[in-house]
Amino acid sequence: MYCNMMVNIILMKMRTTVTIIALLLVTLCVSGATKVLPSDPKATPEAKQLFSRLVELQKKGTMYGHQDDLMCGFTWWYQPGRSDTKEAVEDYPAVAGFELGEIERGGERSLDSVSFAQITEQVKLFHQMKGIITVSWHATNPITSHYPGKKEPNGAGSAWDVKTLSADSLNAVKSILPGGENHEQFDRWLTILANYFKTWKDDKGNLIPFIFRPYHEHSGSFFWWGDTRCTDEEYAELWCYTVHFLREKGLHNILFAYNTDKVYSLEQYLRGYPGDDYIDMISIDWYGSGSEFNEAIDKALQFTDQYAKEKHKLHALSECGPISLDLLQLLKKYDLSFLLTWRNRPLRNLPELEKTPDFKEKVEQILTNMRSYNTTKEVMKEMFDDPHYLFLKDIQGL
Ligand code: BMA
Repeated sequence: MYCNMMVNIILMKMRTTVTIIALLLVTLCVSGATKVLPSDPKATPEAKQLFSRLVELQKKGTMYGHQDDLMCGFTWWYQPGRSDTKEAVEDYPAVAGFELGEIERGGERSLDSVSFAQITEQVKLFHQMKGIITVSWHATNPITSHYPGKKEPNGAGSAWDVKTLSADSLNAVKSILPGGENHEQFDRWLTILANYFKTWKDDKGNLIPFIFRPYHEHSGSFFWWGDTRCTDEEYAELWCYTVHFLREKGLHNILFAYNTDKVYSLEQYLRGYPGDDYIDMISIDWYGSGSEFNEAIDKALQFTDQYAKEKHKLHALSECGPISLDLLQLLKKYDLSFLLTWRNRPLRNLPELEKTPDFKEKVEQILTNMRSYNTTKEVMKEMFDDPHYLFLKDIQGL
């Protein structure tokens, strides 16, 4: 009798223990399945935090991003603290874009004449202010930049110098991959890039986490890494090589954004996609306005949004403009981390203009035309007043 009782008690205890273990296992599995992490298995705590912060922010709304916002404006060059966005709506963008084209050449300034040392200053400050940092890289053409006297910003030898290139003849991507004639040079480029990224540290000495979007707009053929300039396999290999290289240099603080220009199907979007282990953000760039544009981008965002959700990736419209009120409404249908408009390039003849008495009116006149590429102050204000669109102050506490 006593033995039976003991056996029953032991059995009951065992059942309870088994149930507890089972419950624990289920909980672990469920939390493991829903815990969304960056693609890098060795991601730093800061990169993991940025990734989960972006996941949360994406549920709340879409952040406004602006290229070079902290580096220059239509009428000024680097004045720390200054921002055209802030002057239009009294807040900074939530996302600040920086461009590193030509860093690979070892100089002090980018193809846009922006100082890399000053970019570092702003990256550190903006990170401290809890803003999001995104980086693009219009790298020089690894073949034609060798030709003597051939280097001009945006022209010969630049990222856009593609006239002579094609996948099956002069192929710049193939030339920098392992076995290619420019491979060693490419390793040097990536080393310079990695060393620069390593200088982006916070007050505690931790590497600042950021989004990196190299080899962008791949569906177009206007950059040396573009669609018809290399094969899909070579493009994917370029990506994998770059990601491995940076990770091996100890940079586990980077979230990588895959990016195309306009696309009309998911299949087209994924041509050259390196794989989910390399990518954290699914993004497209698409400039335009009007009903045809709205319709086309709407279709594209449907499949990019769905793909991002299926793969637990972030999703962004990483370049667009001009922003119309229609577009602002349309974008609300999608979970988009951010939209970004391109830089307010300082007027070329600024020093001369500044000397003329009707400087302000002249500038206003020029800007009216230029803003069609970016966004008018009025639309900026609409976006700012719309709770769906997030600026810096909206995300600082999150
Ligand atoms: C382009 C233009 C260029 C610039 C490049 C990289 O779209 O704004 O003038 O050099 O971006 O920032």
